[in-house]
Amino acid sequence: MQRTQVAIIGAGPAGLLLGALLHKAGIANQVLELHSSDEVLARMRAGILEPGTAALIDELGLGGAMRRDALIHAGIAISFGGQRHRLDLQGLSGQSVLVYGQNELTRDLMSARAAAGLPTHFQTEQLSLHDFDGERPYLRYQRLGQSHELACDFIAGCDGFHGIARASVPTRAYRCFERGYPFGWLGVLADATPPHEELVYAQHERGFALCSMRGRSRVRCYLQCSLSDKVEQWSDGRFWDELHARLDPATAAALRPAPSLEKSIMPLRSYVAEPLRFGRLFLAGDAGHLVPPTGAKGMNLAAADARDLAQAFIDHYRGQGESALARYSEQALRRVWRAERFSWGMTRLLHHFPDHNGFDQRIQQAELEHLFSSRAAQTVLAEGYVGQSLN
Ligand code: RFL
Ligand code: PHB
Repeated sequence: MQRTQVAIIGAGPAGLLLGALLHKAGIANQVLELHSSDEVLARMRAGILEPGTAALIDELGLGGAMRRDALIHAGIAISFGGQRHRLDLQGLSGQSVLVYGQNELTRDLMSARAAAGLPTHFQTEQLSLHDFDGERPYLRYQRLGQSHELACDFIAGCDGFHGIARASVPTRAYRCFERGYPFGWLGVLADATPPHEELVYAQHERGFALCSMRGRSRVRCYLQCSLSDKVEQWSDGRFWDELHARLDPATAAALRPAPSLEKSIMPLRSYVAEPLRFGRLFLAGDAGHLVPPTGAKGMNLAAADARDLAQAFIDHYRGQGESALARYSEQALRRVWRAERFSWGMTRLLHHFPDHNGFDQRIQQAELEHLFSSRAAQTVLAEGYVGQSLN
């Protein structure tokens, strides 16, 4: 049987960052990932890094490509009532965000891991977790037709919402807090010039829309869609027409349709599992919680979990015993709930809720108008968006 100190399940941002932080502190770890590295890197995911997340990457000495290629955004735009309004993140909070794809960040972390010769096992199948409620946990898995066992001190479940780590815990051992939303997001990636230099979040009676980007010549745009919609129902033409209809005229005029490179639909969900620790198993990132993407918080939460969990392991191995490990779940959950509240609030502010009546719609309108007539309200939103008030 092989042995390591921390066995990490999942090579997403949470798992790879945790691995990098532990390695820097001299703690041995192995990462086990269900998919191939190409499959992980091909997934379309997040695009916004909070400054705190970027600082963590810098601390690891891995910020080279990020600092070279990321776009610095000092503000975001919110479009409603036919006009684009600017939220001056830098002026209101003193901080900006970075536009840098999760794929790029994951690639940087994977290359650094490979260059340091750290073990990452891709395409691990039939992974199972054993004895994490005792002193000697271990993992069992298949890889390239061979069976393997990996003994460890701790298991970090960084395997996303549909992973095996949380699913291995008896349901009576934790509580879930959950909210579904009566709509999804349809996302399109295309080679086109972004219609505006900053992200445009649009509230419209036809539904929410978002124009984001990956660099200066590629757009990532989203439309609120029905949960029953299928990608095949959305031709490129229909997508761009609908996006035009939901944007303010200035943004719409600057948006040129282009063939889609990727198109996918995802449901929106808020979810928290409590606690995030079960004996020698710890959950981090989407494995323990989900937020709707409206606030751009998911990847940043995964990074903050990795930071806190790494610190708990470091304190433990430096002889500080149980207390550091015991703190992780409570500390992470406090932060997670702040991000849940923020993401839920942004979602409620900007989407069209099919079950809302005229009263609810007028309140939403009043809330948006209040936001752009109150610097205090803008400051609250800006501090949340850059992650300042959520840590
Ligand atoms: P991930 O990235 O899902 O990685 C988990 C990894 O675990 C692997 N895995 C397994 N490995 C071994 N054995 C098993 N049995 C396994 N089961 C699963 C998976 O293959 C995978 O590689 O979770 P992690 O690391 O917690 O990271 C979370 C983020 O990926 C997620 O929160 C964000 O992408 C959310 N999100 C956004 N977050 C932001 O901070 N800013 C954004 O702008 C933003 N936009 C988004 C988003 C998520 C989106 N989707 C598609 C859900 C936009 C979208 C469209
Ligand atoms: C993205 O670029 O994919 C993105 C940006 C901001 C969000 C969600 C997604 O709130």
